Amino acid sequence: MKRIMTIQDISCLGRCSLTVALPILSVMGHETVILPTAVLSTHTQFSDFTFRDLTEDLMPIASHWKKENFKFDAIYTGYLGSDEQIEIVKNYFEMFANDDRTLRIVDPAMGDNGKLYVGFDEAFAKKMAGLCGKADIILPNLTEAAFMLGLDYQAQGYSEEYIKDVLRRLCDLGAKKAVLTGVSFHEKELGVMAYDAASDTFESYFNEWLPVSFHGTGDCFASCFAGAVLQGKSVYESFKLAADFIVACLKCTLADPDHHDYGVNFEEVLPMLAPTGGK
Ligand code: PXL
Repeated sequence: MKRIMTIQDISCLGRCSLTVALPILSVMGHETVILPTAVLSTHTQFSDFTFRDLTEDLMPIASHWKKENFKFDAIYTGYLGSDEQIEIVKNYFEMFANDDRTLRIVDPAMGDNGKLYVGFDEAFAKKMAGLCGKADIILPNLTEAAFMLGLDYQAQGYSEEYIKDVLRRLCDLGAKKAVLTGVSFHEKELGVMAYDAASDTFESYFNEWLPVSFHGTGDCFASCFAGAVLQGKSVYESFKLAADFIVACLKCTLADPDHHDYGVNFEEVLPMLAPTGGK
């Protein structure tokens, strides 16, 4: 069994960050070690929320784990609340992922639809770019990529060459592979394009474009992707599975007459991710 450490907040209600990462990684068959960076009443897309910062606990936890000599097959990071937390994650990479065994996956979860989430600014995005530079695989959406690279956000109407240029620049930050989500070259399609700097190759996968948007889909995508890579799937197979998982989540959410818009009904789709196929 693989052991993955995931570093992100607990938004108690909101179907994002650790409340989706833990069940997704567990159902995919991995021992999942969580490092909660903060506890919020909800995610920050609500007009109000509580925020208990756990920054001061993070290094003591690292020291304990180091003393116990725990090893990890992957470290996957999501939403981080401050510059200081980004620096602490760099320490975690140094302490627990300074060999070839441990895969570093960074989802720079900090914005969507051309805007950064509440509490973040361009300086934070630049710090996140620094963390991405230390990763094996990064998973930005187009908004996060634009902020990290200092580019104007282009919602649509861009060419394949533009996206390839963005992907090359993302890997120029230092990441070995970049998987860019929310890419669309045709009105009816939405998908993923990825770049592997070592082989200088691009891969892409598209699904039907559903005219809806729910929070938390980026976290579901990243968790499923990380789980699939850890199962030994290729990067392409992993982002294909994650994209199909998100489409299935969106369809289930829309089919639920009582659905909420703060997150997706991923629970109904979890069995599709089990190594046994839910049997
Ligand atoms: O889904 C990303 C996310 C995670 N954690 C918190 C958030 C958000 C998005 O807004 O606010 C606390």
